[in-house]
Amino acid sequence: MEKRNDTVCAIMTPLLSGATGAVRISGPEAFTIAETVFSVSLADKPGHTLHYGVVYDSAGRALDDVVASVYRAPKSFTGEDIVEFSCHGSVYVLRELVKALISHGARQAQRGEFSKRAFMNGKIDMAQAQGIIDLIESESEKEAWIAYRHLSGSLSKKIEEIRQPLLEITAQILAYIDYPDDEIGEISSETLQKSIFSARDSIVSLKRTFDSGKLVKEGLTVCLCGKPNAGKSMLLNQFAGYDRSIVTAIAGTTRDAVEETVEIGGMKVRLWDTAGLRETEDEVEKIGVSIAEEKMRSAQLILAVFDGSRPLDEEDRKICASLQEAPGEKIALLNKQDLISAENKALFSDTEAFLEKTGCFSAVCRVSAKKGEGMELVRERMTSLFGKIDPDEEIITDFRQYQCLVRAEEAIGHAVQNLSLTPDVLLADIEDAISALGTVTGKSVGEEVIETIFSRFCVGK
Ligand SMILES: Nc1nc2c(ncn2[C@@H]2O[C@H](COP(=O)(O)OP(=O)(O)OP(=O)(O)O)[C@@H](O)[C@H]2O)c(=O)[nH]1
Ligand SMILES: [Mg+2]
Repeated sequence: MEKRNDTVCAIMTPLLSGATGAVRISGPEAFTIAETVFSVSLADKPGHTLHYGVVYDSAGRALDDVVASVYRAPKSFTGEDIVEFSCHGSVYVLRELVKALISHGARQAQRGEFSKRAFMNGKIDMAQAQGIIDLIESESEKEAWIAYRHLSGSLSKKIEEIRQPLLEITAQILAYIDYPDDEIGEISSETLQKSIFSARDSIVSLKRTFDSGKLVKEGLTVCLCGKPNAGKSMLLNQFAGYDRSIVTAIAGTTRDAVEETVEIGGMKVRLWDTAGLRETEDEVEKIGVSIAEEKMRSAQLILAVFDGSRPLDEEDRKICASLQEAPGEKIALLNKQDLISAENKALFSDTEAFLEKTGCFSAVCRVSAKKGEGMELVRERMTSLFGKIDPDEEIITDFRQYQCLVRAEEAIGHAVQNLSLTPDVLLADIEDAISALGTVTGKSVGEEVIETIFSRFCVGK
């Protein structure tokens, strides 16, 4: 069972062979326990120093040559004494070292326990802790940057900028209520109005950033759809940079939906290659087509692929009509441009005009999946549709933070409605807003919420 003040240890790095791997021990007995498995005495070593030596397993046999990093409380990640052993990256060595530390009195750390200790000891707040997990899980430039800003405290600062003026007016109202005869004076209704409106605007605009934050975190969902043989799978492979999907000249090759995550314009993009859309009696293909239709309905962006080396036919036109019902943005890709000779080009001059006239597509791009031509333009179009997220702006990416802001908005909304009443009536609403804002940074959250958040972390973080 977890005790606040015991000493915990865990492997910090992935359980894979690699050049190095690390084990961390944190708590009041960190140095004493670490010394029992290490050839160098640590008791007299200052914080932020490195020591080369040998670590031993629980039977006292030499296990590995390592470098131990020493951090002294409170100047460490957890705020406690910490020793980190950088070993050779053998899963066996790392496990044996943890076993040895446990045999000398340390406890196996639970998921996120080091970060939870950092939070409990006031080294980081909740928004920063969520930034850490988001950074660990990040898969794109924008995701990593936003997470890094959260972990370095920029979201917490923004929340404080909204909270502080509300705290000040609360103090002023309370002082006036408690000491009406003193010189404090009642807060003017203009000051009160200005502060409340300004807090509401800031809360609403921060809350609105959740749409962008969610997109950055979850990734843009993109469906490649079109007739069989149009070149959807080859296009997926171009985006992926390797042969992810099977490509053949046989119409109806792709049956199931094939997913690949790529990065475009700094954004995570989840691409779906789907079965070619056509009427079919084949049981398996029928299921594939209905999965494709389902993906088309749920995607945020559809890349509609046409064989651009032939004039569009009736089936292509039907697909265009059915696309009108799909809610996502659409871009048309006229594929197989490499097959069009200079003399032939004129034959297809009306294709682009037809697609543009449907009003369905925000762009029509000529590409060759085979040669990789035109792909950059498609990436640019996708970025201009979805990638206009300024990661230097404060953006929330987490549903819990969003819910805190919804509660803060509700409370401040009540205060706006009650503005005509006396300031003391507004107090409860303002205090609710302050408390809801505080839950973003963990100023007023219960043990259960803390447990839930830190259980998302990996062991060793
Ligand atoms: N010349 C040329 N051939 C292409 C191009 N793109 C695809 N192809 C060829 O077209 C055929 C079909 O390609 P796929 O990518 O399998 O087509 P698909 O749309 O996934 O087809 P289904 O899975 O059957 O729906 C293959 O023979 C590819 O080599 C292209 O840009 N140029
Ligand atoms: Mg295919």
